Amino acid sequence: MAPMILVLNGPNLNLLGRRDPKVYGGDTLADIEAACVRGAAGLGVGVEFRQTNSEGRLVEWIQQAQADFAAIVINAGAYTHTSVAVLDALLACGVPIVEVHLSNIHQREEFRHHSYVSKAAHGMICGFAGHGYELALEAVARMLETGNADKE
Ligand code: CA2
Repeated sequence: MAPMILVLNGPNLNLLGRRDPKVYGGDTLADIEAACVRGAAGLGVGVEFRQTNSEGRLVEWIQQAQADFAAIVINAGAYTHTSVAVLDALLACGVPIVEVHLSNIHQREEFRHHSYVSKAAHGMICGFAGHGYELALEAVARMLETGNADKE
């Protein structure tokens, strides 16, 4: 069976496509999910795509990931910059992690330059709007295929 990748999205990402297209691109989260599902099929992986505005739910999903998923792709939204709880869950989750952001967080306000998620992630893709999710899935598929997921 194809390895399953859990794609997690944090707060306010459900609003995508309605505002700030210059920063986040014009796609809705449903558009991004559809592109991920299409891309995953070509990469030989499966995708489960989730969004929550709740920090606790995000932590619970990360804690449960190892049972059903080979890797996590995560855009933790604003929790990226604030949440030690999300970081601790990621550090304990036991599966490889790729961080993704729609915008280039390093070109934006100073408070967006620091990411707690990066401390647990193998790598981070930012600045490519919705396409970044497909790039992240490609990176994960390659890591799983080559065993590079075990590098740490
Ligand atoms: O660039 C990213 O993907 C972010 O994770 C998006 C977060 C932001 O807090 C991070 O610094 C960078 C915000 C997502 C909220 O997106 C909205 C989209 C349209 C309207 C309102 C919010």
